[in-house]
Amino acid sequence: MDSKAGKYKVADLKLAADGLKLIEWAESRMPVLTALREKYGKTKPLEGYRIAGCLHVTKETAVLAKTFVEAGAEVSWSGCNPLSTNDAVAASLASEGISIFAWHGMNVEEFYWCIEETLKFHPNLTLDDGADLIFTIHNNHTDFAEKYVIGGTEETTTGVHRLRAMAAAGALRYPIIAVNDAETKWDFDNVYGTGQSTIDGILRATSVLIAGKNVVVAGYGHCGKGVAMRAKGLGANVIITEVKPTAALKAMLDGMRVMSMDEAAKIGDVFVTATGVKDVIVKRHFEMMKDGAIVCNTGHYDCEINLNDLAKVMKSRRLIRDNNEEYVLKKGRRVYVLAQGRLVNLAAAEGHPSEVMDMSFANQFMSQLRLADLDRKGQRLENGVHDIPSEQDQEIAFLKLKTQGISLDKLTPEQMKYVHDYSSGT
Ligand code: 3DD
Repeated sequence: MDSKAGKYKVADLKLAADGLKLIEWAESRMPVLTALREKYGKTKPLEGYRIAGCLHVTKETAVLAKTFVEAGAEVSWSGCNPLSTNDAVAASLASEGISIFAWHGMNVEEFYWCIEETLKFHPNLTLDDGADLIFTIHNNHTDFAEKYVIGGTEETTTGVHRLRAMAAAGALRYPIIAVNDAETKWDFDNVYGTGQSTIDGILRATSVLIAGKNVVVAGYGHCGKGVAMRAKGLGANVIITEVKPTAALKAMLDGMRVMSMDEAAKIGDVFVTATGVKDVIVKRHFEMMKDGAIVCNTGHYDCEINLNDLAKVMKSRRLIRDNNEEYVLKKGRRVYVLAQGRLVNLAAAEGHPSEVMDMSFANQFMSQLRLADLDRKGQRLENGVHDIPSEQDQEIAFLKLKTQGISLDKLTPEQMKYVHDYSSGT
C-alpha cells in the first residue's frame, strides 16, 4: 500500500490523528532532538541517504524518524519487537509518507517480513535495537554490505553484546556505532528510563500496590538497578538475584536484599527479569512461587522467563487483563505473566519517557550523521563496533542542561593547569 510517498503496512491508518497528538506530546519533551532538527533541517546533510530503522515504534521513535527526514534522509522503518508498536504512531508516520511496516501483535513471521520490506529501498545506513536488522542483512542479503550499506548504529545492550561477538569473530561486514554505550544513553535511558517504564508497564497490567511487596529483580546492571531504585521508592522490599559478585555487592550496599532465585522464588510477589540472559525463571521456580505471584521481563528478548517450562506445570490459562495472563498450576496456585514475557515497559506501557529518549536519540542522530559525513569525504570506519566520541556525550549533556536552564561552572586556566600538572603535591 502506498501513502503519499512511502509504502507502508500498519494496523489502521484512521488512527493517524491520534498518533500525531502523541508525537507532538513527545516532541514538546525532546528539546535536544528538536534543536538538532532545527539546525540540520536547514543544511539537510542526510540528503541522498537511505536509513532503514528497526526500533520500537513509539511516539519518541517517530520524533527521531521525522528528524532524519527533516535532515534530508529517506527512511523505512520496522518495529524491533512484535508487541511494542504503538499503532496510532505508526499510522501517523504512514500518513506523512514515511515508509513503515509495523503493527502491535504481529507474529514472528510478520516481524521478519516487515524487516525485509524495509530493505527493498536498499538502505545505505541501518539503525537497530537488538541487531535483528543487521542479522537479516548478514544472513539474507550478504551483498548489501558491499553494494549499499556504509554503516549502522545499535541502540541496546543486548544488540551491542551480540555485535561485539560478531566483530570478534570477523563476521561483521560493516561498521556499527554502539549508541547504547554512550554515557548519555546507558547511564540515563537504561537506568532512569527502564526504572520508570518497567514500573509503568507493571502498574498498567496489574494496578497492584507496590508498597510492602517483595519485588524480586533479576540482574543488577543499569536496567535492573533502575527498576530496583523505583520499586524501592514506591515502598517495595526489593530482592536482587545476580551471578556477578561485584553487582551483587553493589546491590547489598545499596540496601537491597540479595539471594539466589531458588530462595527468592519462595517469597517474591513481583518478579522482574533484567539480565539479558535466558532461563532466569524456570520450571522449579514457578513450582515454588506463592499463589498470585506476578512475573515479567524488561530485557530485550523474551527468553528470560521460560514459558515452555510454565506450560509443563500449568492446568489452565486465560487472559485476565490486557497484557496479563493468569496461569493456574496443577497444584492450584496462580501465576500471572505480563506481556507474554516480552519487555513489559514497551508491550504494556509506552516505553521510557520522552525526556530520556531525547538523549538516546540525539546520539542516534549524531551517529548516523557521522557515518554520512565520513562517506561524503570518501571515508568509512573499519568493520567493527565503535564507541561514540566522548565530546558527543558532553555536547548532548550540555544541550540537555541548557534546555533545562541549568548553568555550569567552567575551569579557570589556573585550574586547567593544576589538573594537568602532575608535579603539584599536597
Ligand atoms: N526503548 C525504551 N523506551 C523506548 C521508547 N520510548 N522509544 C523507543 C525505544 C525505547 C528501548 C530503548 O531504551 C533501547 O535503548 C533499549 O532497548 O536499550
